[in-house]
Amino acid sequence: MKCRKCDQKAVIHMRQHKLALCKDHYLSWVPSQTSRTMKEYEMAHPGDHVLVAVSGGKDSLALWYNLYLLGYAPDGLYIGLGIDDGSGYSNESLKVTKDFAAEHGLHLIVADVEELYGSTIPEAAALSPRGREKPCSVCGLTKRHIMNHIALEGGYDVLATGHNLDDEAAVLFGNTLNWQIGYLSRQGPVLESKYGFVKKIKPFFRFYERETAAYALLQGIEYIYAECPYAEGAKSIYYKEQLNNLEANRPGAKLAFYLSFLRAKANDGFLRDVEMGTSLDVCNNCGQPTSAPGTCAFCRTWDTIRSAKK
Ligand code: Q46
Ligand code: ZN
Ligand code: ZN
Repeated sequence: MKCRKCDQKAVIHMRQHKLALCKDHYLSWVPSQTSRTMKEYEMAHPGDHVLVAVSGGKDSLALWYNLYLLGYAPDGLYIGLGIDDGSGYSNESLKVTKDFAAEHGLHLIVADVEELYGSTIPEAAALSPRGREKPCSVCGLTKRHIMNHIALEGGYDVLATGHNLDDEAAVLFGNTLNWQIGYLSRQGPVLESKYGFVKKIKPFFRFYERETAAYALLQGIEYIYAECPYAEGAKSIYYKEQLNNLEANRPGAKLAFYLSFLRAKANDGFLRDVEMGTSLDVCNNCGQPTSAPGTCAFCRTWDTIRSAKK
């Protein structure tokens, strides 16, 4: 198959767009689409101080690179989780991220959970009432807290994450299957800054996972191939498989599922009452927003972990 824009051989065929591109045209198509998404969804303005959450994986490094190409001068934030039980996951991902930052002259902030709070994520999970099965619950809570804290403290206007369409559609699928109205009301590619949360954006939300992987490979970005060892067996992986089955029969199904959700939310205003009904307090310990009055879930969880460790 030939590239739609020149005579070269196509390296990727995006059936949902009926578009095949050669390497050179694909490498310029991705940043131009990223820029288009950012403008269309008013994600960031020129001159905004942007922080990118980076894990060493293909999506976050490709996003960091794209924001840099688009002139945002983005800083990276890597959170060290201490997941090194034989897999070497955290050490390896930090190394890859540091090398990437050095290669492109980008500023990287490293926050280590153990240094900050006294336990690695696997240790904290074993000590916490929230994490008896898997560390993901305490991990997610801790990452969200650190990202918001560092973004606010550093005076960043936006926090960007590398979620792609497969990630977003899988979350939407799970939220819909369970009719989690609260989660649905807060799901979207842009979460405006309010209630003490920094503005969050997902500039890659219209790219399929295979497209960000192809981009990272063709662009020569060295990334960590391994997933976090705890990701295995996660529900989101099962949802992704189901959506891929749909997509195989109907190219574009995933994109349509997610975009029609966003349209319904924006135009029909369904879920608006839920969103407007949300009110948050300020945690009396860390000052971050909380839905429970008094102390936030992060502070309560880490208090329990610290006392269990004593
Ligand atoms: S939540 Fe769970 Fe992830 Fe944390 S413990 Fe690993 S899989 S990294 S996105
Ligand atoms: Zn071409
Ligand atoms: Zn708190």
